[in-house]
Amino acid sequence: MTNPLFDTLFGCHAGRKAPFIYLPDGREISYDDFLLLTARFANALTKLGLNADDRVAVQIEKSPEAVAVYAACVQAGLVFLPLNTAYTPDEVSYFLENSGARIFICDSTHSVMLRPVAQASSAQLETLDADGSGSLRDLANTMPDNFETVDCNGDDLAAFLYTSGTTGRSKGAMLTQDNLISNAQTLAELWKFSADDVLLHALPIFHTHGLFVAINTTLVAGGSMILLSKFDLNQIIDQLPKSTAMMGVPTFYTRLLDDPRFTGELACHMRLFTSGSAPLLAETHVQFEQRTGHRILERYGMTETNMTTSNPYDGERRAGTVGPALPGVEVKVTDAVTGKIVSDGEIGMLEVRGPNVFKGYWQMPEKTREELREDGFFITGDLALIDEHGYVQIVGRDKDLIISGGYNIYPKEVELVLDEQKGVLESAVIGLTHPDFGEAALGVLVALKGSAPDLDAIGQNIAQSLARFKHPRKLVIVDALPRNTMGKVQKNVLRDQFKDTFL
Ligand code: MLC
Ligand code: AMP
Repeated sequence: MTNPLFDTLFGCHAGRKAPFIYLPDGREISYDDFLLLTARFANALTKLGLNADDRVAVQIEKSPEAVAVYAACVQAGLVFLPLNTAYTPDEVSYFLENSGARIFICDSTHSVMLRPVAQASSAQLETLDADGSGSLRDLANTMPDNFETVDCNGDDLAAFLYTSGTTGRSKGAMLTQDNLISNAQTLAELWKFSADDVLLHALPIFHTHGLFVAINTTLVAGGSMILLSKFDLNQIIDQLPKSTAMMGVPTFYTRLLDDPRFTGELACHMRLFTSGSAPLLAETHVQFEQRTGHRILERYGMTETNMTTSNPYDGERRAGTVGPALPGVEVKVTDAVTGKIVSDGEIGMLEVRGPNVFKGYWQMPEKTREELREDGFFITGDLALIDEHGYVQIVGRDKDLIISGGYNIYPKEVELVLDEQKGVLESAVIGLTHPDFGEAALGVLVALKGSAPDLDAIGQNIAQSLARFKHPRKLVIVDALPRNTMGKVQKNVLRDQFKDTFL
């Protein structure tokens, strides 16, 4: 027996002295050292009483040790459950309870606040800080640096990634070892990643993009990464000359283009820039090419499906499209009502099938049935068309979702919190064009009769329940929400009315 994901990503590098992680302060971590640390963490997690399939929830800053905890979970057959570091204790509480995580690892600066949250859901709390220290590290330091890799099947769960739902309740997307292996191998081959690559890694590692697309692809190729704690323009400008590839959300590219230090010369030795998680404006694509000579390679994916389509490495990278389906992945565009395939070039619902598609939502069989068809096609909620060359164009969303700087904001979740606020009768949250984040949220409130809601107080209050990135950038009050004859709020009317708010 083996552990296919561990063997494919990590085990194959045992003993390699080549660098895996570079840090901006000049430190280097070899594959060999990384794997010894991984084994110590795997031993520590096992020592804490965890068994195969137990969930390990982490809300920790990006660091080599955080990556090693991910690797340790894979080695020990545990299910890795990363959480956005911006989530509030209220939000974390839901994830711990819903997932039944046995252990919760957080930054020690938040441990006082989060300990009761962990206790309430019977998760043991351990700490791991950005500098790699903490209670989990202390325990790991007492452990051997070899670990007998736990046997797994490709169909076993490797990770839970929570994705918000249109009802306001987050769903745990269950990703198997095979989901991750197939996507990493396909992307590494398609994007020509090799052991010579140095990926400039500035994405967060609690989402598919930074965790799986960036790290797994690098690992499959045996390349290295410059691990930045976050996207910081000065650091990017400093590190670009040492890199060969960068993966980003569109905000990375618009911010780079706004900086005169970002020149063609700075990017001249780069091999690849990719973009995803949100639509890249054709205008950004064109400006980027004019400035650097590089055509950004745009791809498309989702938490539930990993990556689904990609513009080609060698062929035409077409602005405004996300390219054809990845090898081994099927896409089709269907009529949202009948489920039948629409004619070529017509807009409909994008559906995806392949080894990349997740297993279902944790303990939500009905939600799973609604979105994952029996024949294996996953209904993405994205509206798309496929042109005669097989290139997919994402033209909109059937789901009520705002994507702000690559983070998803589900209006319903925010509306539920706004509706609770003093003096508020009801609310609607809409996404509007924003020059930096692509889209940003506007909260439209209707006051209770005779009340005058205090917008500043509301802004502060919602911080209790919602991560900062979900907060509406602005709140406005209207007399009434526009509704159609069925009583449904017409968000398109509101979007039109407030379209220039952030411009
Ligand atoms: C930060 N803020 C955001 C925000 N990011 N608000 C809305 N949307 C965002 N994306 C808040 C901060 O808390 C801060 O609040 C204020 O906005 C300004 O912060 P900033 O310093 O300008 O932001 P920064 O830290 O630089 O972050 C911006 C960013 C970051 C774009 C670099 O959001 C980011 O790394 N995004 C990537 C997200 C990602 O990886 N998505 C992949 C999902 S996977 P205040 O209090 O100061 O006002 C997926 C599948 C797929 O979608 O296909 O890939
Ligand atoms: P998430 O649930 O965080 O994984 O976000 C997935 C969503 O991001 C998809 O359903 C799309 O709406 C969006 N998305 C990802 N990549 C792209 C892209 N290249 N262009 C447009 N939308 C994208």
